[in-house]
Formats: sequence, structure tokens, C-alpha cells
Amino acid sequence: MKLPAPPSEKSFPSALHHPRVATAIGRWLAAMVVICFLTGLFSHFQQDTPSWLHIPSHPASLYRVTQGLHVLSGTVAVPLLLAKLWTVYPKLFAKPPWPPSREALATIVERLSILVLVSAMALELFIGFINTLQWYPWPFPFRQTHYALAWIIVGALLVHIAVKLPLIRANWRRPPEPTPESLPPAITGLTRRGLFRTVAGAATLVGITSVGQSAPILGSVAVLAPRKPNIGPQGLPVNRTADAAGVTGIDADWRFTVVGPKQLSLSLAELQQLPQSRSALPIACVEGWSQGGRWDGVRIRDLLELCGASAHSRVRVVSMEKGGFYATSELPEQFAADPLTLLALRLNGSELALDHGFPARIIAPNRPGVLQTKWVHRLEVIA
Ligand SMILES: Nc1nc2c(c(=O)[nH]1)N[C@H]1C(S)=C(S)[C@@H](COP(=O)(O)O)O[C@H]1N2
Ligand SMILES: [Mo]
Repeated sequence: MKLPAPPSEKSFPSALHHPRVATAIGRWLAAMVVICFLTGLFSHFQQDTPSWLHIPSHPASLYRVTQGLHVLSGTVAVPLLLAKLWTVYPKLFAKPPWPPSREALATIVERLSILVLVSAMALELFIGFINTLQWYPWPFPFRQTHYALAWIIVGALLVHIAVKLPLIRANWRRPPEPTPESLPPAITGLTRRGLFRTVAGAATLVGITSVGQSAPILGSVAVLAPRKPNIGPQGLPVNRTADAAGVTGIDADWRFTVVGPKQLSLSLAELQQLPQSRSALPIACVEGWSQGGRWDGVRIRDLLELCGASAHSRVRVVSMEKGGFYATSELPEQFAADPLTLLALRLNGSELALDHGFPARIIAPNRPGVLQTKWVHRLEVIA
């Protein structure tokens, strides 16, 4: 009995596997990768600032926009990546680079770079998406891994684009409409335009049903969004509840401490009697949801002045929460000095809910949610 011949690249004659399709979808995917990479760098550097970088405290909603775009472009990249892989998968059946020769070696290197690119990207998008669901089942630290994978992707992508450049250039423009004689034997099924529309439709649908977590206008159709921006106590979602953080509230002898040139020790009533300021600022979580709020409280720079510290001080923020990544944070000089940065005591017109950080929390402009520390009981001035 004769075995059927193994499939080869030629076994997939559909025009949808043409390099023109790979180029067109690849461009969209590349655009998403660029947006995702740049906004991701910004988010990473907010939390791990290199000494050469100065992050401004304005525009106040910048981080809300960049992180919204980060999660949006990553989400939209998923259907684009799937479509791109489907378009090129017949390449898996291409002739193996054998016997060894110089060309064969080049092919092996190229295929390895694609293997690295595809696996890094699939893993990156997968762990990123799982993270937007606030689920961290990994034994490795999420942010550092996500960051390292991003550089691997960018490196492998540059190699991939360099290798494919002649093919990309040849297929950059739409080919001229075929004349009747040049038409291939009747193709049935999806046309190229049909495929493009399907992919664009899927990407748009995924985008529209998730962007509502940071753009309240689309909140009502945000069925893919794990959080709706206006659902939660005081009209704001809660990222980690007091219960989950092991914080139970305060008793009558609770004191708020500021450690500086002079040491301050204030009761909640005394904090409430200090001059209060109002800031309209969003909580913009790294996980992609964001929502604005009206916060009332004491300006950090007023507290710096009260304790006799220079207006150009860095401030370490300490939560009543014991341990964990979020229990402390640091306000760099420009954030501590910004008139919008508050030790907030009230949200949207009423006293902070325990889940939002009662009795006091940090709210600062242009910062990721992870740094808006809740349940604050101590500030330490760093000269
Ligand atoms: N002490 C402490 N502060 C914290 C957190 C936390 O877990 N513990 N979560 C942070 C994160 S990740 C976000 S997005 C915001 C969310 O604030 P909210 O729960 O009031 O909306 O609080 C931040 N402050
Ligand atoms: Mo967050």
C-alpha cells in the first residue's frame, strides 16, 4: 500500500496564505506591538525609575491614557496574532533545510528567530491578559518577566522584519486588480477582502468590548472588561479589599506620623482640621481599568512644610498593611511637590470607604494605581 505524500507548502493553495495577506495583517500587528511596547516601558519605568529618567507629574491623566492604550493594544493584538499565524502556517510544511549548506544555515537561524518571536509573543499576550483579570498564578514575578519578554519580542521582531524586508516591500501595496485572463482557477471560499474584514471586525469587537474599563463612555458594552469603572463603593472599583490586605480599620488612639526635621503625630480629627484641598484625579490600575474621582485631603507639600522639610523632598509612604508589594511606595520630588498630590481623606463627597484606604491614602497625578498607596499611617521625608 502506498502512503499518501506528506503535505508540503504547495498543499495549501488558498490565496489567503499569500505574503500580501501576511504583510497587511503584519502591519497592524506591528503597530499594536509598538504601542504596547512604548506604553509598557512607560509603566515599567514608573515603578522602577532609572536614574536618568525624570517622569513629570503632568499631564495628570497621562498614565490613564498610556495604560489604557497598553491593555487595549495588547488585547487587540490577540486576534491579529492568531490571523497572522493562520496565514503563514503552511510554512511549517516547507522543505526542511537539508542537506546542510550556507543557505540551509540561514534558514535554520531564521526559523529559530520566528520560533522565539511566536512563543515569546504568545506567552506575553497570555500572561498580560490573565493579569488584567487580576490573576497571578505564576511562580515568577509578573512585571519583570513581562518586561524581559518585551525586549525578546522586539529583538526577534527586528530580525524577522530585516529578513522579510524584500518580501514585505514587494507586498506593501495592494496588487492591481487581476484581469479576467490572469485570474487563477476559480477560488471558492473567503476572499482576501473578506478575510481582512473578518480580522478587522474581530479586532474592533475585542477592542470595543474591553476599552470601556478605562473609557467610561463605552462602559456599558465592556463585556470583556473584568471591571466596570463605575461599579464599587463610592463609584470606584476596588483593586484589593481591606479584608484581602488584612487591614481592619482604626481605633481611637490611631495616630498619623510624619517623620521629618520635626516629627508630627496627628489624630484623624487633627488631619481633618488641616487646610483641605480638592483634586480630580483618576485611579489608573496597571491592569487596565481606570476611573476618575474627586478627592479631598491634605496636600503632601503642606505636610512637608509643616514638618519643616524642604519642598524638594522625596517622601516614603507607609501603609498599615503588613508586608506585600503595595505596603510602601515612594513619591519622587516632583510628585510630592505637586499641588494635586494629596493625603486623601475623602472621595466623591464622603469619607473614604475602608476598601478605598480609610482613613488616609495617597492620590497623585500621572501615576499607576499600584503607587496610590491605601491605609497610609506614616510618611517619612527622605532628604
Ligand atoms: N496598601 C495598599 N495600597 C494599594 C493597594 C494595595 O493592595 N495595598 N492596591 C493598589 C492598586 S494595585 C490600585 S489599582 C489602587 C486601587 O485603589 P482602589 O482600590 O481604592 O480603587 O490602590 C493601590 N493601593
Ligand atoms: Mo492596580
